[in-house]
Amino acid sequence: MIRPSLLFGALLGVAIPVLPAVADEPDPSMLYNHHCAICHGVSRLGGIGPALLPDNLSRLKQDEAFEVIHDGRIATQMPAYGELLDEAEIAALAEWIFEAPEVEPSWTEEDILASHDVRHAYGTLPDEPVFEVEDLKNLFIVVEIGDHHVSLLDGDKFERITRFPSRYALHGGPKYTPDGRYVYFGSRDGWVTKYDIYNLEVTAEVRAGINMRNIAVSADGNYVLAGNYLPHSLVLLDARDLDLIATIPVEGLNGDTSRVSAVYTAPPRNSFVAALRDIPEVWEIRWPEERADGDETIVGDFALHRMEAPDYLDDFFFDMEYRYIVGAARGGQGGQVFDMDEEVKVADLPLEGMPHLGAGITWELDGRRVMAIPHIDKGQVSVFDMTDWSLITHIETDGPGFFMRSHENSPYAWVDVFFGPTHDRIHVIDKQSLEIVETLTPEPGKTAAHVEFDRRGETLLLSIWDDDGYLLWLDANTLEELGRMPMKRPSGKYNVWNKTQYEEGTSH
Ligand code: DHE
Repeated sequence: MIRPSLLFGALLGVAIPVLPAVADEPDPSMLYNHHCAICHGVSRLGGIGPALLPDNLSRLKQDEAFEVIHDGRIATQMPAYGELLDEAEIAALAEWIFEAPEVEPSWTEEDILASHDVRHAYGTLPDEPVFEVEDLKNLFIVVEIGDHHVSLLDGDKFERITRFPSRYALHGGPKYTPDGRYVYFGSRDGWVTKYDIYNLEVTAEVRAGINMRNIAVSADGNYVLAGNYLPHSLVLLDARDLDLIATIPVEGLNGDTSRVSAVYTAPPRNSFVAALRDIPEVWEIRWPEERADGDETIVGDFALHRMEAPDYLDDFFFDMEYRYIVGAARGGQGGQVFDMDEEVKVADLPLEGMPHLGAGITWELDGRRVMAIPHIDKGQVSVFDMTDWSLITHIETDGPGFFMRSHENSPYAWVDVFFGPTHDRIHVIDKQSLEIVETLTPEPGKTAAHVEFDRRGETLLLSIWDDDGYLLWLDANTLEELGRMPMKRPSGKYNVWNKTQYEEGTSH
């Protein structure tokens, strides 16, 4: 049975036609146009609500989609359709949104420009913070993916300064300007949001793509680069108000186009580096070293340099000097080290699982620099000597892990057990003996994951990754719990100092 939708029509003041009362089989595309398109877009590209395309929904299971349509989403504008549609109609919709659309959606420069919204032009808000804290460089941004919000915390008192709604499904680390005043967020739906921490305001937004991976901010704070899966493009923005500078189609030397796995900033090289999923190349884009201040003119041409790689390189770890990239070999067996100065592969790494290189960290051990990498399909942390890329050891863990963290001032490295029956555990590794010295289970049955230290490495934050979750803070040396704050599936946490200083124990 199909019934008319009254809810959104009334809500948004839009006239919605009354549909014929009877249909044998639910027609999901008709249901979609009638009930969903007004918020999720006529072509499923998103609007007030997120895009409903298979790739954009990779974080959602079909039965969860049924629940969301039936019950709505708390703290969002998604209403419950359980009263309005019957179960067969909801099931048909929940299945249909996971099917590829007949016409591949497109996102052009005109679409990017049309989406651009500047709420407070650069330079128009006061320069003094509207709140008082001891240390502006010791603030934390915490992303809560349970209800798509972000919290700003005082990293000395562990108090929440504010909590504000984010775009749907933020992914990748938010990126700060070098002075720590502004932070940029990227959503899987392609939105780039600029937030003024001092004024607690979103200042500008733009939608760079339909399915975006992440964003990077140049080390001089002047430019933002977004990497997309759909369309196959890089989008370069002026960091001041997110004005579009250029869209760069990603087409390889062999003529194939490629999804962008991720974009990174390489400060010593004055460049962005892009990891590409479908072509064996690494792209480097140098940003201009000078910009005429207060002027719209960009000096320089953002020269694109293509490096041919011996294999696909699509999950990166950089050395501290940003000369070497460690990438996973396709198929998840083994790794490789690529020298960006010489543009050659210099080593193969015996990585047996599926290494999560983006989560790797580094520290000094007996005068040598080492890197440690968790695996997402194997209970193991692999430790390599970065002077000759030899394997030092594989540390056995209780299960596959996702994130690793440490701090220059901490004797410990932390790795979670993200997958499997013991996902509520988190290991503490002694950085000198390379032994697990403690395994904590802060909340039995709930995933404990993703650690971030305060700027001094004395206290750390840990997520209890659950819709009824917590943020815990612990003494980084005694491992004693110091407090907890309820949060909705807190995921990543980002300390201003650690991020802007490219601290060795955190991801960049
Ligand atoms: Fe992430 C960072 C890739 C799934 C949460 N993730 C990153 C980065 C990459 C990446 C390349 C580094 C970019 C950056 O920080 O700017 N992630 C991938 C994948 O390929 C993968 C496995 C599959 C996918 O669907 O994209 C994946 N990631 C996830 C999740 O399922 C997680 C756990 C939950 C979520 O939000 O989707 C997740 N990824 C994160 C987080 C970071 C991240 C919290 C930032 C970590 C940091 O400390 O900097």
